[in-house]
Parts: sequence; C-alpha cells; structure tokens
Amino acid sequence: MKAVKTLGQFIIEKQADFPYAKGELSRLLRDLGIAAKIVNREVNKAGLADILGEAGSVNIQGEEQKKLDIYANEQFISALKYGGECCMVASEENEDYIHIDSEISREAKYIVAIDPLDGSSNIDVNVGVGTIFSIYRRISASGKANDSDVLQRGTEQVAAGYIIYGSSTMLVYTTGKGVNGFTLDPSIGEFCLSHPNMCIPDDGVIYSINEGYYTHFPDGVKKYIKYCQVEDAKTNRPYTSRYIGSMVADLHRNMIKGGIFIYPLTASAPKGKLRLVYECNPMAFIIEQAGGKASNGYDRILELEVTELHQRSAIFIGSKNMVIKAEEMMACFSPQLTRKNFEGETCLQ
Ligand code: AHM
Ligand code: MG
Repeated sequence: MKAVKTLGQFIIEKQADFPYAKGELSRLLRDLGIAAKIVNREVNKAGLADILGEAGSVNIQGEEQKKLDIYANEQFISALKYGGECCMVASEENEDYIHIDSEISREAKYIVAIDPLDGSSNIDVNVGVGTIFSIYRRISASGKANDSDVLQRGTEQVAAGYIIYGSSTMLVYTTGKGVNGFTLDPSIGEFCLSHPNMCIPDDGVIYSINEGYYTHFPDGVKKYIKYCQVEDAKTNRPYTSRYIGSMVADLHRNMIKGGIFIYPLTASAPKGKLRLVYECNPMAFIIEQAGGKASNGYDRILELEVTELHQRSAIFIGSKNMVIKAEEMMACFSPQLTRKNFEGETCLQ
C-alpha cells in the first residue's frame, strides 16, 4: 500500500531545507491550507443556492448568506488573523490593506497577497474556480507594515500557491524549490501529496486566450494566434484552443499538459485585466519554478516594478518555448526589440 503524505507532514519535512527556519512560514502555509478546506466546503455547496438561500438572503439559522467571493475573503483573512504569522493582507476584495494588529500578529514577519476566489463568474455554472496567494517577507523595520512591504517585485516572493476547486480540489505551491501539488481527500479531510515536483513541458499544443476580443488585441498577439492556427506537422500545429475563463483552471491544465495562457492588453483593458500583485506574480513564480516562463509580452513578470496594490498587467505564461515564440511575435511590432533581441527572424515568416 502506498504511504500517504499530507500537506502538513510535507511542509514540516521541507522546513529542513531552510536551516534557520523557525517554522513561521510553515505555520502560515498550514493556515492557508485550513482556510482552503473551509472555502472548498462552501464552493461545493454553491449549486444548492436555491435550497440554502441566495447571496443577500437570510438562512435558516438567521445568518445572512454571502457571495462566495466575499465568504472566501473572510475565511482566508480570519485564518491569517488567528494564525499569528501574518501582519498584513492585501486582497483583491479590499480596496486597501488589512492590518492584523493583534498582540501576536503585530510583529509577524510575513505579508500575504491574495485573490480569494478567482474566476468567480464561473461559480454559478459549476465550473472550476481558484484561490491565488503570494507571501512576502516584511521589509519595514517596525510599526505598522506599509506600502513598501507589499509593493515588492515578484522576485522577492518567499512562497506562492493556488488552490483549484474543481472536479477534485488541489493545492499547489512553491517556496522557490520546485512545485508540489496536493489533492484534497474528502474522506480524511486532508490535502495529500499527489503531484510531487511538478514540471511544465517546454512545448505544448494548447493556447488559452479569450479570442472574442480578437479585434482589440495588439498586432503581435493577433500574429501569434494566426501562428497557432497554421497547419504544420513538424510543430504539431494547428494547436488546440482551450479557455475556461478561470486563470487558475486554465493555467493548471496547461501546466500539466503544456500550453500557453495569454491575457494581453486590449482596447477595453488598456493596462491588462489581471492584477500583478495577487494574480500575475504568484502564478509567474509557480510556473517559473515548474520550468516555464512568464512575461508581459516583453519583460519578465517577476521583475516588473510594482507601484500600486491593484496594478494590472498583460500576461503571457506557460510552456517556455511557446512564450518565447509569442514574445518574438510581439517584438515584430516593436522595431527596437526586433533588432536588439530577435534579429527580425520571426517577422520574416
Ligand atoms: P476575477 O478576478 O474578477 O475573477 O477575474 C479574473 C479572471 C481570470 O481568472 C480569467 O482568466 C479572466 O478573468 C477572464 O476574463 P475574461 O472574461 O475577460 O476572458
Ligand atoms: Mg481575480
């Protein structure tokens, strides 16, 4: 019989990789795992909304029903509050930072940035949604944590992960030493190591982009989409188009099968749609750790300067060679880059 390794056991085992670690990060990851299980329970009941009460209504116990994304936000924040290892949370659901000012948390070392329920427009239709989180070490010396603690470049992340609430629920995370995936076994209520040392294939045949916005895409993206659709047996083209509309689910699939996910600048989202701090950076950290690549079409996501909590960015992320090819197409429409980095090679095709 195969031995089961739970997330908790794995985290403790990995603590040995950091000889001076005092267990704070381990406890923080554990807290996030606990909140994920609570959110999972609620996400799985979403289809029962008609029976249990819609958001805004009052349930049988007299409690007000909340929208799931608000519920998820509250669960993660309260797990971090009571865990004591996080002094500040930055969430997609909150305009401003949430300071955790309790006796135990005030001096805590870590900051968590989180998108508690990404792809929430998919909840009503029983399609996969996810949570994305990113952990930074606080850099301000004392007092209340501030802007400088959250607005760090993605390269400074200590850990990042996502939870996918799908046909089964998985937690995938990295602390900068590879990526590991855990599947929730509902019979024992534990995340169990199911995908050790995850690697994304260097090449893939899946491209994920909302093609409905095609006419609003930059020329480089249009050129790349056309490239994906051309018949060419040598490179396994045409590629397959797959787009769920939940970044976590789209990226999780592409990580396992090989593929690229693109959310470019568009006419209606001229700075991009996805947020740098709690969507792009954590996903970029995970994908790079799995051997893939993430850029905004020109520059590495993890090195982008962060100036605002809810800053947006374009993102090209996934299998290394697919992202490189897409970047080459982008460079075709940026003469400086073409000459400097790519010598115009792709543009001649
Ligand atoms: P959300 O944070 O409001 O849920 O939006 C983020 C989601 C991503 O998961 C997904 O990739 C994208 O928005 C889909 O956007 P679109 O419907 O424009 O394709
Ligand atoms: Mg989101």
